[in-house]
Amino acid sequence: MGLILAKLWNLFGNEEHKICMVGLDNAGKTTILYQFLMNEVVHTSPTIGSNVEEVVWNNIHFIMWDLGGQESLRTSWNTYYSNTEFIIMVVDSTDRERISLNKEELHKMLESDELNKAAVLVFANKQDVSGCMSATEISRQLNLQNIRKHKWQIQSCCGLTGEGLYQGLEWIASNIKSR
Ligand code: G3D
Repeated sequence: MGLILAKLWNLFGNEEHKICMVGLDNAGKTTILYQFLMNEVVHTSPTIGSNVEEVVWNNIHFIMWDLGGQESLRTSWNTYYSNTEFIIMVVDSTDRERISLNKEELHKMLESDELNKAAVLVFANKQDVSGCMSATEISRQLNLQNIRKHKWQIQSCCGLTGEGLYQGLEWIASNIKSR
């Protein structure tokens, strides 16, 4: 009975999937979260601690945690990991100085046992800024090819206009189905 109810529940699209959105401060996490929520650009201030919001897209409910990216907050990211199905890492494609810090943070978090089953979507954000790093360059800088235990994808995007964001969610949705 429980199983049938669970299947019906899923049929009606009430499954919830936990996503943790991480990235350094100023990467554009909050902007992206609110694009998903409202399809409009909001004026943001640095995330203090975390924001959590429910995003419903194509009948899939995503519980999105936007984790603050300042140095003092990054040490607490691991307290949010349990039951996370997807990590979205937002990278500021204009920030060449801190790209290696992104790489360190990403590979460090993927060592966590709690994220064993999590797939990773990297948003190469701020692609509207001329001279920014391309998704290919960011992929190389983050050493994504070396990630073997997790499915991963990189998606170019612009948080201000929303371009590319839904392609990212489509990749996530296709991975929910193929699990
Ligand atoms: P965070 O939550 O990761 O700390 P925010 O980042 O969402 O607060 O964004 C930091 C700044 O980057 C904001 O600018 C925001 O408008 C800007 N931003 C976010 N996405 C994009 C993008 O795709 N392109 C450009 N050009 N800017 C973006 P302010 O000026 O408010 O600090």
